[in-house]
Amino acid sequence: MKKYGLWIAGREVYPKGRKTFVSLNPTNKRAVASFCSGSETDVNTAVAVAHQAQKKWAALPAPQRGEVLLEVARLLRRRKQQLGRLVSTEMGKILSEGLGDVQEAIDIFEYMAGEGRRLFGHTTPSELRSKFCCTMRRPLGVVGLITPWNFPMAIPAWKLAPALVCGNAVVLKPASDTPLCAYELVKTCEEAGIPPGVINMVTGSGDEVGAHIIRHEKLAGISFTGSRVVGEFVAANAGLKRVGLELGGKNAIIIMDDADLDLALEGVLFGAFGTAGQRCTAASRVIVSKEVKDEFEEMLVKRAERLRLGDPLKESTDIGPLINENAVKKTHRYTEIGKKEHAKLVTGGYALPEKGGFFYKPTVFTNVKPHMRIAQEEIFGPSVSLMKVNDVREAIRVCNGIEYGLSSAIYTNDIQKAFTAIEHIEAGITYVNASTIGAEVHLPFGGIKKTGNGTREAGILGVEEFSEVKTVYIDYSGKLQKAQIDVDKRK
Ligand code: UN1
Repeated sequence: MKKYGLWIAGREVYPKGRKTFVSLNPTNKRAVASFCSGSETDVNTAVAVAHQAQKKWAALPAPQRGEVLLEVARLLRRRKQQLGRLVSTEMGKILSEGLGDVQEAIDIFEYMAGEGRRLFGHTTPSELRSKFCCTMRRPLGVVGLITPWNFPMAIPAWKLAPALVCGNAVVLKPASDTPLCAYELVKTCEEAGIPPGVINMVTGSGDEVGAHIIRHEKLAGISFTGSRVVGEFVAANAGLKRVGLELGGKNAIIIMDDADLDLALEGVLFGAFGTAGQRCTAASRVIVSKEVKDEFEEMLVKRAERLRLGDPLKESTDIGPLINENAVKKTHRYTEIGKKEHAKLVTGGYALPEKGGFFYKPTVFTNVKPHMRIAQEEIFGPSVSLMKVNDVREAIRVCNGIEYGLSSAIYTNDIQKAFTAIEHIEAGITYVNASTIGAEVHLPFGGIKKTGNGTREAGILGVEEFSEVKTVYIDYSGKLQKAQIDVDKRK
């Protein structure tokens, strides 16, 4: 098994005395690679190195930084097959999704490369004569990126690409379940021409490495995607840094009586069981009109039972394993909770240890009431709750009756219902006649309520998280002009 160190100043380092940890292939529990458990000292070293490198990187004109990003995209594209297989091996999502993960990384680097020639500010008239006003973007400095395992290439890329094009340097702490994916991404960035020291990667535990990054005095920003509990820790401990939080979801698909049920079925299967339900955008609730509830339930159960669990690298597999033992336990805990709450378990509800990996049978609960814990809390596994409603108003009320607000969807052919949903659903993203997953990188991604702190990633807003706005006034009148005070002289 290959042993990997930390990545600091463009080199792999193995500080003395550090423990190691192993990332597992969740399909067969075999070790994929061994990594170094970094310490607070290592974070300090990485931050200091990043500060050195950041100045030179920021001095490079933004279009040139963009060119390097474009080269990252090219290299990733060339390696897509190999990297996609790595994602499936280390994370467990099926190969088509592993390749999609890499594609999302390619897309964001390509998109943010173009930002190098935009990074727009505003110009606006002055209230005084012979005075010019505009805004421009400046880098934050050195930022800490803390990323999850469910999109082990795409999410680090979502953060790296805008951070880099804005002229920041970074200290990245990837999830300990998928460090090799992050390592390969960082290596690819450097091969493409990101200078040594601009990206530093410190692997290790959240308690030690993560917490130190979050509290570090010399970091100007933290971008975190992960659980709500850790997100709250970031909010409480990051101090005055710029903080971007992308936390959980409890996303619903609404199905109205006029919907194309076959289409809705495909959307629910993909939303609830794609990536084995391990997306923050996963559809974990299905809110169905009473007229079609029984019919839809039958359709869903039939198909859910036929989904093939197995090796994510095999073309015939529909669903891979969960990420680890804890994920299986958590999903199963919610199955028990659902039963205790008297929701009706119609299929699934058990782990499959005999398959050798962390597999969990696709699970459907029906007759779920909106207040039940299985309909309120994020499970992050292949478990979906069906609820019956009378009309679109009630559907939206149920959809909104949760603490999260990330993604949402409605299946209907009635334009009034569609627009009512768009207007009233409390979520950062609403899909019409499509599932809750499938965000594209040139649109802003993020949620409201307890999904985060309002940050949007990707798209034109993606650079907000990683840049400061400077306001500039240029007075070419040759005399002292006083805003507000000289107001009467203007006439
Ligand atoms: C996440 O689950 O953390 O729309 C991100 C989607 C993906 C991104 C999901 N493009 O599901």
